[in-house]
Amino acid sequence: MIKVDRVELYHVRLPLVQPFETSFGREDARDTVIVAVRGGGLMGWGEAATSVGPWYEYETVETCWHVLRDFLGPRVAGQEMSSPDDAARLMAPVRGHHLAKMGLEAAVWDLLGQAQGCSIAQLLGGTRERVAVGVSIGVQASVPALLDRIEEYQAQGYNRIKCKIKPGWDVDVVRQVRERFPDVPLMVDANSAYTLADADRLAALDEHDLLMIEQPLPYDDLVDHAELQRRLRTPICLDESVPSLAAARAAVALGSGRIVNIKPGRVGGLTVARAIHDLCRENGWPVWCGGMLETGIGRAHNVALASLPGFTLPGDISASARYFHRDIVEPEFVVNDDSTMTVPTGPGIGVAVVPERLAAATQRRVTVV
Ligand code: OSB
Ligand code: MG
Repeated sequence: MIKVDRVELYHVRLPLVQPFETSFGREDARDTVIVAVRGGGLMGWGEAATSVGPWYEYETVETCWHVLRDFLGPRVAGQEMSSPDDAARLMAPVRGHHLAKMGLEAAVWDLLGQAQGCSIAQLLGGTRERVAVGVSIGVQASVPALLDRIEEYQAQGYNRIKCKIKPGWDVDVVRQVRERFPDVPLMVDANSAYTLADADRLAALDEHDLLMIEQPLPYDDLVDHAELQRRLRTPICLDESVPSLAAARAAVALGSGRIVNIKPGRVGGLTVARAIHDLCRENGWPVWCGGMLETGIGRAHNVALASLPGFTLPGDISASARYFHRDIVEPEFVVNDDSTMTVPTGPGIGVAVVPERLAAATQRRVTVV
């Protein structure tokens, strides 16, 4: 049992080493909301891995700030916690706002882990010491630039490669990547850039032996994804279309794909993320852990989640240096030569937030009592 004395929010901005471009836009820096909870003389950390604009989903830095400061923070501050489920239960009356909820729930996981001397992976029931990882590569200025980038990442240890696609940057690009790298475990992510009318174009990807096509169709659609899956040999992986356990259940029932990318932020916390993992496992759907260009704080939670047994495919979990000049945690996350990342074993998130680095990146700060 530990009482949360107060909740603190930090709006943090970290420039990206390279701009990240998807079908919905381009980012040169990461703006995210870091959540700290103090209690029992300890401090727990979480991240609401949001963005400036509502393009990946509807939340933004401003909505996360508002909802955490005015609704979620006050529900948790002053409360006794015996398990992270307590935080999830206290926040449940707030509808949606999953990234914001993840930020606070994750901070409580860290706090309780530290208090109990357990890593988050241990608290979750993780079974792996290392998790398989890959790299997600944004839309590039040209195909030669993409091929060079893939080569650079391979040299850094990444095995599985994910390329963002959009209309005009798809079949022809994938064909050229395949020609140059015939054996690379390759997948694509469309971030909802297509409709069912593009089914033939997407079916042209079948011959390139992709691991999966991630989120080809609109973010709220499961019926069309099921229809598209019937027309494709390549497995569809759902990202945006699975914001909850109920949506995961519907996706399995409808056959809207064969794989789920589980991001704890998108689904509203590690507790729900684990429940979706369990559901998928019972139904024979492999899962993997997605990413939102998190700082080391969010990354630590993702790596812990990916240590659960159903995470059988490589995650979008890359080294700190793939994103930032300097991460805000120590030690920074690194990728091993065999395209894995080592799961931290220390209490809580298992890495230390460096106060000066956090301060240097902080745009504003507020305390919720
Ligand atoms: O769709 O998976 C996505 C990043 C931001 C928002 C959405 C997505 C992504 C990524 C990057 O693909 C994954 C990562 O390396 O963190
Ligand atoms: Mg995605």
